[in-house]
Amino acid sequence: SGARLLSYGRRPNGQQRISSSRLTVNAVGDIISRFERKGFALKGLKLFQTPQDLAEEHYSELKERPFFPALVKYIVSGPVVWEGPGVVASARKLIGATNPLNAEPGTIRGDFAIVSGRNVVHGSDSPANGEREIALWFKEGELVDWEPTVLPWVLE
Ligand code: DAT
Ligand code: MG
Repeated sequence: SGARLLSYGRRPNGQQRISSSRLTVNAVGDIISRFERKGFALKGLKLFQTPQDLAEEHYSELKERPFFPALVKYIVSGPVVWEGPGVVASARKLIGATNPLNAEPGTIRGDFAIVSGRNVVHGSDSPANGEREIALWFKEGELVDWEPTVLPWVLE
């Protein structure tokens, strides 16, 4: 299975957060590096065996879909949270199309995946869903309150 990016929400200062997970592809560093070099701030990261009920809750919107049981089995690893302006839309561009066949080269799914059922990362699809997902995957105190020292060189 892979790693799935979680999501975000709208932060008080206009920033958003995105979270991701599905880390069991042999490219964890590569994938995390893409978000870091873009300029997003890593606010949360943990590795653990995902309980089935958490996976089911995370993808509850998809429970009627035929691939749901396989999808729930596939997300087994760790969530990641990224913060930055527009991170939701931006991260989905970095991630690429759901079906890796349609994902452009240069995107994560375009470079690391072949089929939808093993498309390596998740990205929340809205700030509100990002916050919902972060609350599912992280407990109080598990996100790190910090700002990269390069932030003034990344954001005006
Ligand atoms: P995304 O992850 O791009 O937001 P989604 O929310 O529609 O896509 O679906 C969640 C995941 O479910 C997706 O990343 C992989 C899996 N999935 C979606 N459509 C699929 C399909 N037709 N066959 C197999 N897996 C699918
Ligand atoms: Mg989705």
